[in-house]
Amino acid sequence: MVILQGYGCNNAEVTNRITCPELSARTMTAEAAAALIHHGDNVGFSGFTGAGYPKAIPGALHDAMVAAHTRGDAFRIGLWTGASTAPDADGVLAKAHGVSSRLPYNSDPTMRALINSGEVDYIDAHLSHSAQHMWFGFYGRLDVAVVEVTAILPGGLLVPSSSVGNNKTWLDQAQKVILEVNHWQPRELEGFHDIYYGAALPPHRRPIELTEPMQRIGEPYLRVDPAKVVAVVETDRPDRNSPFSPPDEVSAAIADHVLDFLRHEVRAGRMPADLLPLQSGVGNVANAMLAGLQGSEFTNLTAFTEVIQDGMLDLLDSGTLRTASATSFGLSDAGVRRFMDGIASYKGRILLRSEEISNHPELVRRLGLIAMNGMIEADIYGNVNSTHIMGSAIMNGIGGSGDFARNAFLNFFVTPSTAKDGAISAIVPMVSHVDHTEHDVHVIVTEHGLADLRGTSPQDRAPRIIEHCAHPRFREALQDYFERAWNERPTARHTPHLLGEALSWHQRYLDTGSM
Ligand code: 0RQ
Repeated sequence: MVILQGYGCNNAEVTNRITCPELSARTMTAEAAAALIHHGDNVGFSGFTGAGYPKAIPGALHDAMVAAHTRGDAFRIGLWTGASTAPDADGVLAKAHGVSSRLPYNSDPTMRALINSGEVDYIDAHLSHSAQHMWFGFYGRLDVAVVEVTAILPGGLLVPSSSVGNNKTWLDQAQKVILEVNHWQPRELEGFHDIYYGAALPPHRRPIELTEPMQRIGEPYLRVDPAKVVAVVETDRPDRNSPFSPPDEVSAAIADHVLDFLRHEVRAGRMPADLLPLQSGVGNVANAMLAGLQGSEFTNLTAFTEVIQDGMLDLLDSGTLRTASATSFGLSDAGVRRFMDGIASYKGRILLRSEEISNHPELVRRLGLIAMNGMIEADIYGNVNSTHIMGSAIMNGIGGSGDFARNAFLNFFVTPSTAKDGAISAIVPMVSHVDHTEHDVHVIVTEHGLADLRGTSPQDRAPRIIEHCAHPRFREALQDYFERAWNERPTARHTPHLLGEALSWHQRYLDTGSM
């Protein structure tokens, strides 16, 4: 039985969304609430993949920052989130030049430009690490948490919204808390969450007793000490809800290769017929892989993942997927409408958890996940770069890809074989940045095929990756590199490289616009 331990609020109903009189009395405008945030504060926003981020405070903060800068005053904050937010959160704060540091993940283009220009310090962290690194004290003090919720209940209990992310940690650790109650979020979200309060610091950690993807190990509510809540703001604004493109030929081909491989694994007796719990990254290729499962012979599947995209709703609707545990939604407008229309049918089949649990290495390893994530490039020995363009510029961040890939039973890294209209090969002699080392990477997939790297040496991997994954236009040059590297130093053939040439493909692209 779950015992809910709230703090002291009375039980009188105040509005249908805020039934705690003490907190109802702290309702104010976004401008008044934003005035409680000051230059130099570290601010923990809710939000993960465009879902559940604060919708009103960022705009009000933007205006306050612009006004301060116009007066000649400094106004910049450290911005912490669950993962990516949206143009009306990251985007507006970046436009106001109001962010000095950012963690643990960003995909907003305006913020990305400031990170890459050197204006914003970016701490690109494994998402499962972000809460514990905060607890360990690596990030400094959290001054303010700004957390979107669906409702405030008596006892300082909060019905979370469309993502959980790092909210539990931000609410626990912040000196003061601002709550945004979003009337756009369906009130029926109550019961979709499982918030685990058993995490502890070493040496007091205990095993996390989760052995099935949908097992409840926590409570349906976040908790907050009402004494810390300095403002409550009501909003009625939608999540980011980005559209998905229908799978193109390239992503459909990638999805086909992944599916064929899963069939092969089932036939080989390495995988049960209903597979193992699935984790799928974000984006169109990931969505295409889910679309590939739709209509396949696989049924009764489960997901233990970060984000529930439209493709997962399709799978839940068709029964291909039995249940999905995640930390966030990442739906299109149409996906949101579908979810809202059928919300009762998803209850008990979808569970949202804190990202420290959805991405927890202990759980990923125990459940034996199949992890499918995008990448920017891989090298001929299987090292994977998921984050950097030409070695220096960040794209998004490592996100949960490392949490899942390193600990999964089976991982796939997928990409089109070329980028920028064929000017760039996604398979290179040496990656320009490493996020997933050769030791962590199992299967590399492009539209041309798939290289199974499990149980192989570097010399074995290179021909497989070149032959099966590289675009035919780049194969000969890659093979030539590998052979010359092999011949160059007969006493250094474990991972043969020509050091002066290893990154020359990237340099050539920078110099000429083509690899
Ligand atoms: O840039 O938009 O300027 O054209 O990278 O590439 O092909 O649209 O692919 O949207 O699937 O993203 C790895 C970035 C792939 C993503 C990555 C350029 C390309 C384009 C995007 P443009 P695509 P996707 C769960 C797991 C890390 C986090 C993660 C990612 C842009 O999957 O961020 O996995 N992963 N999290 O042109 C130069 C190359 C390139 C390249 C692509 N080789 N060289 N540019 N691009 N390949 C989710 C979370 O953790 C929240």
